[in-house]
Amino acid sequence: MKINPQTVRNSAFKRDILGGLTAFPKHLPSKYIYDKKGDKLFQEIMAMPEYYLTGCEFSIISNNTETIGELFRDRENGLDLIELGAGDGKKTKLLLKYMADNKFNFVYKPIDISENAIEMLTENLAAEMPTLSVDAEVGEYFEVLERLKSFDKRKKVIMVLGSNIGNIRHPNAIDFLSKLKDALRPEDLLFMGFDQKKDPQIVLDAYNDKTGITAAFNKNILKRINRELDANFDIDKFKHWESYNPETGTAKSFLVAIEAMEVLISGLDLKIHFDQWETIHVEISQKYDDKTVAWLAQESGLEIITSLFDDKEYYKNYIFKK
Ligand code: AVJ
Repeated sequence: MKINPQTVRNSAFKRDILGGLTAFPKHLPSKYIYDKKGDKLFQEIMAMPEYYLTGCEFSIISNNTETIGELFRDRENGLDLIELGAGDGKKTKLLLKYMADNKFNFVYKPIDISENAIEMLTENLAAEMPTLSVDAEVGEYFEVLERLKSFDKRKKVIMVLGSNIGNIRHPNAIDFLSKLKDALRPEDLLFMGFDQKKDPQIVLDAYNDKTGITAAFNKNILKRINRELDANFDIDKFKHWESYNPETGTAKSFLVAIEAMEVLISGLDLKIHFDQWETIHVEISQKYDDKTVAWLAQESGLEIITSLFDDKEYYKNYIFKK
């Protein structure tokens, strides 16, 4: 029997929503924010002045394109450049252009959970860099990790930008990094972005913009449940709330019920009660420092080759090897 991947994804979605909303305290996985509307809102987030992450990483890559590119280069056999969570590829294009202009022999393999993001990226690259070899894929990090081992004919470089690793807690990050390490051979590299600890107000503002874009982004998960699981969440009865703990470096976002209510999720045959001020934890965005990244690397069997950062040291990109 052939299993339709869409069906598998739907049932994982159902299972995760059911599990999260019947747990105490309630939580939902932030990966489900990213449907078509969620992707669009995230594009808007990246363009907000408060959301410094994108600009910092862009400046790091544009100021160090040659250094990074030359670390990636393999003159003999070329390389496979695999990007997990590729998104719109805006920062990656700096490297792709350098590599193309300098006659690198390489294939770019962007992977993203959002079908829509992958479609847009593929079309954009075909138009902007028609000679580039692109082999795009829709999938989740852990799902694609297994398949990475099939890229074993030549050097591979795995990239995870945007501090995407910050969406998982340290134990899962160690698990993720260990699996990446298992997929690496001694000549391979891992290039990863980690948002850094800084003035707590700056972190808080990045996830709590006054225009309400981040609020709409987080609430999009409820809209998606309404649409895909035939539910009746009243979006206006939830308030976006951001917290940042400067000690642990963990930014957390919540949706808070402003009054008691019942929500019917027909697609799950489920009725959920909310007390007034009950929360749904939606996302964590972990902030790091050198010590924490060194610890994560050590726990995962990775070695840090070097790190690159912006003027204010708000953000760092680390290059790891096995
Ligand atoms: C794309 C997951 C890294 O956590 O900073 C932005 C997502 N959430 N604003 C982050 C996000 C709210 C973002 N990541």
